[in-house]
Amino acid sequence: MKKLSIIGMPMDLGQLRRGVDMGPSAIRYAEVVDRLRGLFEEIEDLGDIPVGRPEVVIDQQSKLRNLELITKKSEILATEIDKVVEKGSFPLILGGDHSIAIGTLAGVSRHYENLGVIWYDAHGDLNTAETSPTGNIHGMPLAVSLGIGHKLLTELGGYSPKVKPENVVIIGARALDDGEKELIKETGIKVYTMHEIDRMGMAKVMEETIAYLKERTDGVHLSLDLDGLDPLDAPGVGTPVIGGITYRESHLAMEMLAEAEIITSAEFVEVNPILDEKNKTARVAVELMGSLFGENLL
Ligand code: Z70
Ligand code: MN
Ligand code: MN
Ligand code: MN
Repeated sequence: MKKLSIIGMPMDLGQLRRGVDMGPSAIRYAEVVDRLRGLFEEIEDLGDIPVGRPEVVIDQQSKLRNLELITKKSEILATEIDKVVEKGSFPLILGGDHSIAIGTLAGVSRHYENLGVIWYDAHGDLNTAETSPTGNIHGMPLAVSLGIGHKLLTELGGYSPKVKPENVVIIGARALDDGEKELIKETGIKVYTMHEIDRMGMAKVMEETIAYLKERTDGVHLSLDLDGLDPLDAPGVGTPVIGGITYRESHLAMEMLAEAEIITSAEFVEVNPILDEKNKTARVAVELMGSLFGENLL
């Protein structure tokens, strides 16, 4: 693609830790535009969607914490992304916690009949208010996008679902809640847990993923949660889970996606510079973007 549009979504309302709202700044500090400059004819940085988060709005009790605010802000994000796709530019969204994917997919998926999604994450993000152990909406965006969850979220953008379960591939899962496992069984979502990655190797996992999505989708969104990586390589995340995907496996995965030319939109989420080591996680995110957009292709 010729044109890239970067949008920051500094939203931290989907979970309890502050700091992930600074993800877009951290990623820009890691020189994302410089890194990607040679890979596109044109790059525009549209800046951040204004989110704001006064201390008082934190809703500690609800089973759907900050539901109304997340809905409102996600609508704005969806509208902006819709415009980007409309003009033929590649949308790259910088999070923000993973709840931003609700808005991202609402903006992107109306442009495809069969949008594929690669969910690169330690978690399934397949909870509902009923199954969630935390009430944190960042643990729900994939379920929401499948049309499962609170109507305010599932109907965002005026249509539901955004994605069909057979068009979803989860990669890197190692912290699935019971309700999420059940939903996976019910819906038949394709999942490569760390077990499969260890057993088959990342190359085979990506070969299968690419072949699977190529034959059934007309566009693929990459939703990359930095906690999919091992905390040794990406320590600046709110919910680190040991035993994750390595730095090298992740680059391989991104390079194979670049080669396959299937990705039509992407978001990099859960970068929390407060929890990071000298902005390492943001730098890793930017490096992975380089690989995703083909900097290592000859
Ligand atoms: C847990 C929950 C989660 C991201 C953590 C954790 C969810 N399953 N999602 N980090 N991105 O609260 O639902
Ligand atoms: Mn449109
Ligand atoms: Mn996630
Ligand atoms: Mn996660």
